[in-house]
Amino acid sequence: MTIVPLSEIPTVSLLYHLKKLVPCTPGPGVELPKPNQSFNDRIGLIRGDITKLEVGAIVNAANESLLGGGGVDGAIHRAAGPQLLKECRGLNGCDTGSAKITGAYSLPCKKVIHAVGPVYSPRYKAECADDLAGCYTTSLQLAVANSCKSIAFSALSTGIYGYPSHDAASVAIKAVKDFLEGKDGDKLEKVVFCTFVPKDVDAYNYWLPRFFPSTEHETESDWEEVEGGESAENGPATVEAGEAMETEPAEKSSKVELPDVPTSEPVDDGLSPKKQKLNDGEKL
Ligand code: AR6
Repeated sequence: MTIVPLSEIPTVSLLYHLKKLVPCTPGPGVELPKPNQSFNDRIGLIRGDITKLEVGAIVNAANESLLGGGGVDGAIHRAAGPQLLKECRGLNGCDTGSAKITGAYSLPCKKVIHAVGPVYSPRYKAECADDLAGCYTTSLQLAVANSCKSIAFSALSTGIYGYPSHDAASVAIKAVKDFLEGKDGDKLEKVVFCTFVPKDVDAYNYWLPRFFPSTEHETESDWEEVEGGESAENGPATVEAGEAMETEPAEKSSKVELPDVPTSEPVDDGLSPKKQKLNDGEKL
């Protein structure tokens, strides 16, 4: 995967338009918030290696020591180079539920925000959700305080720390939406969710349409036609978000036959999404 410029990270608006993200249909028991075009134009979704994203800040899933580890933390430290660890040593660690910011060194982004998500425990579900939301909110505040106009989140806590992907995605998306609705919300031009493994791809495909509904007017029958057709297959390579189409958590899924999960990493074939609200260059 080569470096992905900010402008090539697909937005939720674009994904709806390309039919890569399936809108949620309101019905009995399913109430949707009011669609908001500005939010849909500023929320990004991409599957791939977060170390390749040319954004203002990327958010690392760190631990309280802030001295590196496995998973995305290891990948970020490897790609940034040893200077990152040197700076982290001076930070004196970080509490769970919070985050600290550093330079990005050899990474294509400008800053790295190191967030410490909770180690998931089903016994302490509410506390875990508070801590996870705290990571997202603090990271967004740090991005704004450091003049970053864009930020990309890894799926904090959903790897080694064991947070169930669907629960984590809904907490993450709600925290981001709350921030966008707050006083500093308009200071961020793009907030990206960067997924890596199929379970998180599925979780974001499920929850994003429930927090950020489509402003386009489609009907269920449009979807039935498109699902078997070509347009669902031929999007840009970076538009991996909708590859699984509509999926639901296992316990909620009754009617939908789930598609095969993707088995390969995303590849860059040089195609770019056609319709974007661009945030480029110095605006990172
Ligand atoms: N780009 C984007 N996402 C990635 C990448 C990548 N290169 N690599 C993994 N992921 P994890 P945690 C996804 O385990 O659960 C470390 O040792 C991965 O698929 O990295 O918060 C720290 O030092 C998953 O969806 O973080 C801590 O000790 C997500 O990143 C501990 O792990 C987070 O998985 C933190 O555990």
